[in-house]
Amino acid sequence: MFRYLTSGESHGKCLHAILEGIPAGLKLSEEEINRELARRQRGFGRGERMQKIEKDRVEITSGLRWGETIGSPITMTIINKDWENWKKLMSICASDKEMKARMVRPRPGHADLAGALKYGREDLRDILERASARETAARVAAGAVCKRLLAEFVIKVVSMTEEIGGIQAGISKLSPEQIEKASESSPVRCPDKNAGKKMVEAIKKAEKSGDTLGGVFTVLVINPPLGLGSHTQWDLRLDGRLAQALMSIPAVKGVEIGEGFVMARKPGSKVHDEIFYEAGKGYYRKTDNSGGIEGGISNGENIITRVTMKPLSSLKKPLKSVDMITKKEVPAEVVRADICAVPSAGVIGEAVVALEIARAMREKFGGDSLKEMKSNFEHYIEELKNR
Ligand code: EPS
Repeated sequence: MFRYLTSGESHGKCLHAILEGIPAGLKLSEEEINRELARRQRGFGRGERMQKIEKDRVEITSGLRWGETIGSPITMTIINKDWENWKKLMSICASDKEMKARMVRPRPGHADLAGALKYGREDLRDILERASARETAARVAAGAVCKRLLAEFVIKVVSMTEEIGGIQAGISKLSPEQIEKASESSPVRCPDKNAGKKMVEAIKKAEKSGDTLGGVFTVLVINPPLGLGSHTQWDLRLDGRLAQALMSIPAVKGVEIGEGFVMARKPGSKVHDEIFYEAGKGYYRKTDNSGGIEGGISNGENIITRVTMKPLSSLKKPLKSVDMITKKEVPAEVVRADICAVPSAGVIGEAVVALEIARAMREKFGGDSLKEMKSNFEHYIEELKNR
């Protein structure tokens, strides 16, 4: 069974991910995971913590031996360097309890209020520590393992920033390979250089005025096989699973597959991807409006997802809130935070998509060892060519 869990608070000692269901025999190193962690940390618009304090590195403590997975759960730990500054405030000991520092002015847009009321907590920190996007470092570590697995099947997951603060990139003519290359060299992970410069300026302006910015990013799966996911049950549909995974990234408010919302405004004749056949190549499409998924099943075209992220809810110039002790109107809590995290969110998007594609690949091709999984895969691909 393929499954994963993460744990850890933003300013606690460390984050963990446990990933189960990766076949034995996959070559893996901490360095490969660290590269993905570093990509998540970069991006113009991140705050002091990402730039000056953390340098995320993973320690693998199970599931790997002599550079290869052995089929058992893979445990990954990432130390929070900032923990050193929070030892007392985030201590697990009752004797360290300090009510003077507690937070009681919930930030509009954050999990603060709903979480504190739901869990019956008196300090908003009990909620915000886990609601923090810091948790996504653990998901990126788990996703990095899945990216390694997918690479064995020549499947790649890439992302780019499409929009920040209303500034849109012009990218319609780029191939997925060009998108990947251009995004990696941009400070905001935007392949359109001009738009990227304007995005950087917009972030600087937002910082000056004590505000935050959201945006849109795209995650692409390049070269997925036909047949991932299933129409037979609601929770097996690949598009549903991808949407859930992407929507679970903090601050994400919308997900679309392929042309998504634009499709609603067009007739069927202008939307659906016509079917063609070529001997040796099999069935194929000339368009990919459906984003590589039909009826909850991948159709062999690239999978395209677009994700909208709201502006972050920690504002230097706070909005109105209520003091949870006095019940009087007050400005919301002001805490150290990022101005814009859209570039990082793209990397997180890659990770959660890689996790879902890996899950679907494990369901379809099974096998306890990578060798067995590959053999099942190759046999299926061969069979498809003769259909
Ligand atoms: C975050 C607030 C900031 C971000 C953090 C997410 O942290 P701090 O409050 O410690 O300055 O830097 O993101 C990360 C630490 C990370 O690893 O992405 C929040 O409130 O969600």
